[in-house]
Amino acid sequence: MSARPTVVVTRRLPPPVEQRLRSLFDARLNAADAPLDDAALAGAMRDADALLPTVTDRITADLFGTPGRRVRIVSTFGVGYNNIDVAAARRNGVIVTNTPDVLTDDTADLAITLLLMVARRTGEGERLVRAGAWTGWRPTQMLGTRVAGKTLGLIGFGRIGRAVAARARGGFRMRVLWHDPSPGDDAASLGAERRRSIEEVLHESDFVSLHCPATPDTKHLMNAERLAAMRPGAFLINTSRGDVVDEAALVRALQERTIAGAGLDVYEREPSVSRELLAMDNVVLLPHLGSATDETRVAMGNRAVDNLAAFFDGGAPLDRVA
Ligand code: 8YV
Repeated sequence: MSARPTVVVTRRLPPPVEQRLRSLFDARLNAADAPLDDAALAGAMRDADALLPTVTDRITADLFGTPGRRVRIVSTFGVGYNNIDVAAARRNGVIVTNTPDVLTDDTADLAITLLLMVARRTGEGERLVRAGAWTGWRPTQMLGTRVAGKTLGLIGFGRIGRAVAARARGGFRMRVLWHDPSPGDDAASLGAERRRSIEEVLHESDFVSLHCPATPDTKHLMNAERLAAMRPGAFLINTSRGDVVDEAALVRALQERTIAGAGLDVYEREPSVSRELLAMDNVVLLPHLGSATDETRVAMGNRAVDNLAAFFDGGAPLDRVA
C-alpha cells in the first residue's frame, strides 16, 4: 500500500479489529459509537477512500451519488447487505463486500436457541422466577412443546440454513425440510428433504425457521396467507431480517392463535418492536444477537479489514457482492 487510505468506520468494533484498522489505514474510528446521520455519511463518502458500515447504516443511492465522492469501496460488517443499495453502488463503480462464513455457526446456534426457548417457554419461566412469583414445582406447570423428533422447515438453505439443519438433525433427531430457489447439493448428506414450494414446507412443519436474505423478492415473504398456511401448533423463528416477515400480520396470527408462538431476533423497524409482541408470553424477543459472540465479531471485523486490505493492495476482495 502506498499512502495510507482513509477508512471511516461507522460504529465501534472489537478492540483487536480497531487496532488492526489503525495499523493498516488512516482509520477514522467512532469512539462514541453513535450512529452517523446522513450528513456525516455523505461527509465520509466525500472525505474517505473507504467506508466500513454496519447493519444500522443505510447506504443509499443518494450517498453513492454524493458530489465529489472519494469512497471506492464499502466493506460492510455483516453478511446481510440489504441496507446498502448495491445497484447504485454498481452504477457508480463502487465495490461492496460483506463478511460471510465467519458468522454461520453462531447465527445457527441462535436460531436453535430461539427454537428451544419458545418451545420450552424459557423466557416466560425466567420472568416468573425473577418476579419472585414461582410458588414451587408441580406436574402441570408451564408445559411446553417437545423439540426432539419434530419437523423443522427451513425457508432458505444457504450457509446458515444448512448449519441449522445439521444441528437439528444431529442434536435433536428432527426431520428437516427446506425450500430454496437455489439447489442444495449437500442436502442429502445433511439428511434434509427438499420441498418445491414454501407452502409445502409450511404445511408439514412444527417449527419454521427463516434463513433467506432480505431482497425485494423476500419482502413480507411471511405474510398473512403464509402464516395461515402454518400448522396451528407451529412456531416461527426469524434470525434473518425483519423485512422477511409482515410484523403486523404476525401479531394478528399470534393474537388469533393461527400459530403457537414465535422466536424473533430481527424486526421490521429495529430497534422498535411491535407493542403487541412485547406483551405476549408465547413470543421470545432478542435484540439482533445472531452473530454476537466475541469470537465472531472479531472474525467479522477481520474479514471486513481483509477485504479492504486486498482492495488497497490492488487485489480482488474475497467477498465482493457488488
Ligand atoms: C450483524 C447480521 O450483527 O451479518 C448480518 O447480516 O445480521 C448480524 O450478524 C450485523 O449485520 C452487523 O452489521
